[in-house]
Amino acid sequence: MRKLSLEKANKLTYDLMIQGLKNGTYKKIVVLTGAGISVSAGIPDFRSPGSGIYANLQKYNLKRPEDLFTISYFLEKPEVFYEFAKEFDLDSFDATPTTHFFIRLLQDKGLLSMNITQNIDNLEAKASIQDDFLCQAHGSLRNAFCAKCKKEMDFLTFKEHVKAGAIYRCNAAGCGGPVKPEIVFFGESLPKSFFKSMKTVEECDLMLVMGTALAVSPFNQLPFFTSQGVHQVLINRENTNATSVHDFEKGNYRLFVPGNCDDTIRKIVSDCGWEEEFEKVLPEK
Ligand code: CNA
Repeated sequence: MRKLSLEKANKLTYDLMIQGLKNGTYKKIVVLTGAGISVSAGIPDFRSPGSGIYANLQKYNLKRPEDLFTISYFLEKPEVFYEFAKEFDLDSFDATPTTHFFIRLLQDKGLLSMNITQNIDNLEAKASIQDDFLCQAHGSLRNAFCAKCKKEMDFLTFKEHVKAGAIYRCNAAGCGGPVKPEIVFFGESLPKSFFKSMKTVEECDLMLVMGTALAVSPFNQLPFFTSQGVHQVLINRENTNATSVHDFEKGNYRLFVPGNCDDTIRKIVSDCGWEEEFEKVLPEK
């Protein structure tokens, strides 16, 4: 009985997290993000039933939705990804005025150690999150490479080809491989910056996980690399235990805050009394 009540007393609660944010207990915050934080910007995620990208790929006749982003499939049938990319211009979206700018606020307050994101939409840059505080673990839509020989190719030419519905092919002698953006497909390695960012995970004093099913490895291993007992908070529509080994309702140092991340972040900002500072970092209306 005694052990139980002690465990209860030590359990991370929402109020404890707010206290830690307000009184400066947390000084090295690592924020892990996924497609869910960009949903309110208008970009669908992968796995949300009905609205996610995986639920809307019928016309491509794929065996598995993941094929669209799998390197072996791309090398064989690049036209499928090109067709998808033509309908999906990520340049036109803005950072969300709540969740992306909250990460920016943490940066400006000197509390952000690193935002490690699975997103490839570059909305972090649109919220002025600096490169020093950002690790795009699954790459980004900034550069283009040959999927076969890895030669760097011109990104704008890649985009023009996508727009015209034509495959851009590598111009290295004897290659001719299809060119793809520098986003990590299933079957490809993660960038070196991901492995470098592990140090910030090991040293962090709070891990905020937002808008991700934590279903993709090795990204979903990151919560295992914090120091013992470091507070971890999942802000997501669903707990991630259904799709991964993480259950944020279990364990003394883990907390699951269900719901849309923008709503939760708005509440956190208000409960911390940070509204005025937050207003200052938001883009002008
Ligand atoms: P996912 O597997 O689609 O999971 C998204 C998670 O977010 C789910 O658990 C949802 O319940 C949750 N969610 C959705 N909307 C919200 C919301 N408004 N508030 C809170 N939670 C929400 O996506 P992951 O990021 O976990 O998977 C990793 C993939 C997705 C990476 O390889 C990405 O490159 C890829 N992806 C990125 C983008 C993007 O860059 N915006 C878009 C779609 C997919």
